[in-house]
Amino acid sequence: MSELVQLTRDGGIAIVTIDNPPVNALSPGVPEGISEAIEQIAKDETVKAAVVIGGGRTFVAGADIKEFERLRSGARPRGDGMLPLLLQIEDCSKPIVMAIHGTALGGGLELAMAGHYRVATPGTQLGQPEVKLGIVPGAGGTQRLPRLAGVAKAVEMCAEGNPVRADEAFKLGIIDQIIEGDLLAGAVGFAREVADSPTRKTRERNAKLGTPEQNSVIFAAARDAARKKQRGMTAPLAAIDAVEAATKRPFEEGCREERRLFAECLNSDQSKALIHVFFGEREVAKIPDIPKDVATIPVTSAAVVGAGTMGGGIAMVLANAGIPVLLKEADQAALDQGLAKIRKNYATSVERGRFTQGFVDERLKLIEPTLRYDGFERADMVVEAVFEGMALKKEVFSQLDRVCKAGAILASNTSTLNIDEIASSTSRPEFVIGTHFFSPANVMRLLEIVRGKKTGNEVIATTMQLAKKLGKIGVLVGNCRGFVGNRMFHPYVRESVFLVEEGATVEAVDKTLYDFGMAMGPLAVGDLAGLDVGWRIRKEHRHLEKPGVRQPMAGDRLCELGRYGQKTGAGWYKYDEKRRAISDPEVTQLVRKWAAEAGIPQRQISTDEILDRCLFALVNEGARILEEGYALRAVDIDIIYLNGYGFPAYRGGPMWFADTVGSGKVYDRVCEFERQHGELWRPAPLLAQLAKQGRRFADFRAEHSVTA
Ligand code: 3H9
Repeated sequence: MSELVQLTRDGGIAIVTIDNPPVNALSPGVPEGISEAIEQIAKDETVKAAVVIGGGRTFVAGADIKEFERLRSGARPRGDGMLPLLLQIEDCSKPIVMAIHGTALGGGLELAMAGHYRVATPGTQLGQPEVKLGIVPGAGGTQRLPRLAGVAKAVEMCAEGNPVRADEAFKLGIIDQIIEGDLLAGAVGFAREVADSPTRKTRERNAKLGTPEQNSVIFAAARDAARKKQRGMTAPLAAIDAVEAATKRPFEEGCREERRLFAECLNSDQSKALIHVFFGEREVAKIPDIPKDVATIPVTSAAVVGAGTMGGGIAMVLANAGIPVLLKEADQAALDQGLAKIRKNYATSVERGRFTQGFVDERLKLIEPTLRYDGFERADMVVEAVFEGMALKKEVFSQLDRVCKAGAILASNTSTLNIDEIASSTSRPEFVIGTHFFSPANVMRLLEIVRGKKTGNEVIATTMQLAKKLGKIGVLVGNCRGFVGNRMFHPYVRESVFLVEEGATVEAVDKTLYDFGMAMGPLAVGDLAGLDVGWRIRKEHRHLEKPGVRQPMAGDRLCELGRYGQKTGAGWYKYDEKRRAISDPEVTQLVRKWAAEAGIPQRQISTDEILDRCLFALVNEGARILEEGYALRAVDIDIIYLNGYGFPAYRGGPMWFADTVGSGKVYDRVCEFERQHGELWRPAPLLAQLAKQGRRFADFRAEHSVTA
């Protein structure tokens, strides 16, 4: 038998243990091992029933995702694949009890559903998350799940990909018993009880498959929801088709249809991109020059300076993770305002069912408002979130240097400022780091972690680890202007404004990028964030602009008219009292007038040009960042854009998207734009190099790290 699967005995009960750490994925050898064990169990007359269990921290977390690349290249699954194994289990004449803990996901749940019974520990999660990888279940999940859980729940689980917990799974009929205490002992006991019962095959349990009338309503609603909530994604619709097949066709035919849809999805660009994202989210946690076992600093208490929108949100994030936090403001009115905002945000979370009132009350108790630095000496980590100005930040850091204990991490939530200069105001730059949260901090998943020249390895490792604890995805970046995300966003927005100045409408630019999959168009984002923010920065840095190089002007002109965006009721759009955007013909007229004054010729602009100008501006800057070493890998940039800037996950991020288009094509287009628009479009040397060599960003590693 394969080393990955062990067969042991407890009296008349056989125990099959799947042992493929870390998550017992169904890698080559595992299905074969289970099959062999079932064969022996079937033959052995002394065995009355069997238990299948996962060794280590979990049951089976699904197919081995690394294997998908091989399948895409046309290779047959090693062994016979999963479907015959699941039939073999279901057809076994002795009851097979699946004993589940941790997670039973994807192929793991499919395996479990082929058993005759399922028992699970209370914290177990069960789900068909395949759509999150751009595929559909491929081993009968869409056919067996509706037979156990009913059509409505099965379609929701397969199309949305979210797991259910054991208690819900029990109510739904996916599992038969919850085992408190030792799982194996409980499962063996359960197996003894059912040993003499006739086996029941999930594939033959048709009672929950509903009527055509009921089902048509369910499928129509599911398709509607998928088009809205998973806009642009193909797998959720395919998953719904597959579950629908379960309700209309015999089991075997349903499985064939599922298999067809699985293969179609697996070969799509979307699944390639989403699998890149799956591994990317894990890869960004790996920092090549920091050993895995570097000591970290325990963070059991924290402090935040500044109770504005960002500071308040950061305090909530820390409290949500159970970390007590001091929240300091300069005056009582600002502190009260900050706390009121925190309470309001929590109340909204309770209203939306995200948190219970009890949870919120506990979290609020962890946030201690203060006007002084008293108590800061206890904090293991302080996050500064005051107004974005160097002088003020330096003043705060020199104060923190005086009051904080040795070994405390001093983090700045700056989004643009030089972290080394901030660190220079302390006597301990090795403990200073940038933590760039995204607004609203309690919602957005991204945390850009900025490594200063002197930031210590343990400080970086602790902050990366803390990001995970806070439910964030931490990405380490170097200390350059705007860091990675905002540095790239700048040329992206610049091009969107140029396009409007050259004759495109505001709506056309935004719609093109929205249809591409962005959460919002760039101009609508400007209105949301406030056009005045960039305007003020540009005014401050005007002296740095190179004479003769075109600068976007229409956004600034709107600001001069008091149109700052949503907060003033008008920006690129007008806004009603519910902040809904309304097209404003006045903006078009104004921009046409300003363009005429500036001598910018007007023309028809295609959606292709809008897309290429905006997206390749992003990519070209990303390439520079990569070659300069401010991001460790292209995937780090991708993860930043997916989690902080609304880039569609099914396109894999800007650099992955560029690889999908091809570096040669991107380079040619950038050169064309350079000929038309001048030096702002000078191709990044790395882009030129990859294009010449026919290589991908995904394979590039910077020679020097982000500390460069
Ligand atoms: C499927 O099943 C299709 C079917 O319908 C059958 C078709 C025939 N494969 O996340 P972690 C690695 S599709 C390969 O840090 P956690 C992961 O990369 C699959 N590798 O741990 C990481 O490696 P490294 C459906 C996998 O405790 C390490 O394991 N299933 C797989 O935070 C630890 O992972 C899913 O989509 C895999 N399936 O979370 C579930 N899973 O250390 C995907 C993990 O080198 N997995 N790895 O970076 C998860 O959601 C989480 O890993 C899980 C544990 C919740 C299980």
